[in-house]
Amino acid sequence: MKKNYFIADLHLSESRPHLTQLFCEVMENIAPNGEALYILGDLFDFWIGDDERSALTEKVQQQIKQLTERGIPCYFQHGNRDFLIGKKFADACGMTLLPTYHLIDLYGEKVLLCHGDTLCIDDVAYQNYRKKVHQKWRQWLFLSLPLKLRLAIAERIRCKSKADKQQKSEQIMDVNPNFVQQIFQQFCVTKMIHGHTHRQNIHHLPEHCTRIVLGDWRERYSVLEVNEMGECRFLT
Ligand code: LP5
Ligand code: MN
Repeated sequence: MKKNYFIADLHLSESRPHLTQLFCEVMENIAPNGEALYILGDLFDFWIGDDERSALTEKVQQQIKQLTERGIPCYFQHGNRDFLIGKKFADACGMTLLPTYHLIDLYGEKVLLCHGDTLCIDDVAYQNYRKKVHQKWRQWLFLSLPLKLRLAIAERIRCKSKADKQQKSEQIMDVNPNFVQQIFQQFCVTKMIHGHTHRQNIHHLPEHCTRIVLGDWRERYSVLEVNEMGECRFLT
């Protein structure tokens, strides 16, 4: 049976090697059974430029390249932690970068893909921050700084984000249901798949809409499989 795989929010980092292990397991034993792999953001815990190389980035690159060289395409959407992944790294992996919102034809059904952070419009502090760090001139400036300085800035942002999150309610950090409905209408779809909130679920909504939320990776991986019959299941 033909199938596609979807993952997000792995948050791979040198400090959590078991996640890299799980990633290798999925790339070697699950992804090759599919027709395509979609990574919907936050593959890495943070990304400060394609020029920062490490054993981790080499491993991930090698795993994705191995898949794409077998003729299985890999698509990547930026998350809020790795939005600076650029064409250089994508090309080295043989993966295709997708825009913030992307429509796919999934066995005859139009499905909208996104990381999910843009759906959390009640988190005003985050949305203001997002607008700023997505400005091309800021990114260009940031990427022209020495690696050490970029790392220090990323650490500052991570710290501030961690502190801010403690003051935010769960509801504020979730998607805004009215905005989600608006997005369904705007893209003329009834199904979307996203990550970011880490609240793995399949929500059956009014107007026959379905919102599938990918799970994050902790002690186990979380992979969504959609087969050619349109059936969805989480592999964990
Ligand atoms: O990822 P998660 O779920 O933990 O939290 C997100 C939001 N936080 C973020 C920040 C990332 O976690 C860390 C990003 C690493 C940066 C990499 C490179 C930076 C490049 C800059 C290029 C110009 O996305 C969090 C949401 C949460 O999701 C739920 O949706 O709430 O948002 C915040 O917490 C944002 C804060 O509210 C506002 C942060 C302002 C930061 C200002 C930094 C000042 C220091 C600058 C030093 C020069
Ligand atoms: Mn995220």
